[in-house]
Parts: sequence; structure tokens; C-alpha cells
Amino acid sequence: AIRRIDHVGIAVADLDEALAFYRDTFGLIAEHEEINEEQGVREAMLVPADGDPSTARLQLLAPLRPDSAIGKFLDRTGPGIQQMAYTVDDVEETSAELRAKGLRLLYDAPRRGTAGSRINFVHPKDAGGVLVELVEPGGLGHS
Ligand code: V0V
Repeated sequence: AIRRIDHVGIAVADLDEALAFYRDTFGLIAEHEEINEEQGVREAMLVPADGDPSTARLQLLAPLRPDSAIGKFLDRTGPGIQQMAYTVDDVEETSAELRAKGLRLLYDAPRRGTAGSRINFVHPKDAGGVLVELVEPGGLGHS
């Protein structure tokens, strides 16, 4: 089952520039940063400096290579919202439920996401033009 909005993912060309912009403009600070080679991203999870700790995160996604998902998105669309992610209890179970409803999941089996999470995606053409990510949290914090 879907529990809450986990994060909203924004594609950016330069992660350090974007981190400075979000910190100085909105007071959002990175609680976590990592490189995910398989996904071709350098990414950060942001929270309001003095905010509700259970708030959904803002994820900044910068491409490691031009032919990555984020590289292609930046080429086609430019910087902006790239994905909407939901927290789920069990990514395999929710993926199976959505497949049974006729939606295309991008992966046959979950892959590794931020901070040890397990993730899959619904194709944007099957979800009203929105790339939907399912996140089963890992052991390392919120997502
Ligand atoms: C593509 N389309 C999108 C879209 N990306 N629509 C809405 N939101 C997006 N993000 C549209 C595109 O404009 C086309 O529409 C159509 O889908 C088919 O595009 P395509 O040529 O197949 O596009 P590709 O080759 O760029 O692939 C799109 C997909 C790709 C979604 C398949 O981006 C992908 O595999 N994404 C999943 C992995 C990912 O996003 N990784 C980065 C985040 P028209 O022109 O046909 O109408 S990693 C992450 O989130 C982590 C680690 C985490 O959260 O833990």
C-alpha cells in the first residue's frame, strides 16, 4: 500500500549550484547525498532546516552522464520536476498490484535507490504523464 509522498524529484544540471540555491532561497538543507552509478545520478535529499521531520523530501537529481535518465530529461524538458515518489511498505507487492491494473513497471525486480531503499517506477505514459517512483525505505533514515 502507498503510505505517503516520499519525495518529489527535480532534475538539475549542477547539484552544487542547486544545493546553494535551495539553501539560500528556501532554507532547505541536504540531509543525505550520494552517487548512484546504476541510475546515473548524483543526488541529494533536502528537508526544511527547522521543519517537520516527517515531511516529504525534495530530491535534487543531477546527471552523471548525458545518456542517463536525468541527462535525457534535461535535454528534452530542461530542469524541473522529473518524478513523484510514494513510500510503500513492500515495493514488490505494490508493483504487482499496479501491473495487475495494466500499468507498466519499468523494472521486473526492484533496484537500489537512495540510502538502501528498494525502488521501481511506473511508466509516465501509464500515469497521466507523471513518472511515479515506488520507494520501500531502507534502514538508513527516511528513505
Ligand atoms: C520521459 N517522459 C516523461 C519523463 N521521462 N514524462 C514525464 N516525466 C518524465 N520523467 C516521456 C517522454 O517525454 C516521452 O513522451 C515518453 O515519456 C517516452 O520517453 P522515452 O523516449 O522512452 O524517454 P527516456 O528514454 O528518457 O525514458 C524515460 C524513462 C526513463 C521514464 C523510461 O527516464 C527511466 O527509465 N526512468 C526511471 C529511472 C530514473 O528516472 N532514474 C533517475 C532517478 P512523448 O514524447 O513520447 O510524448 S534515480 C532515483 O530517483 C533514485 C536513485 C531514488 O529516488 O532513490
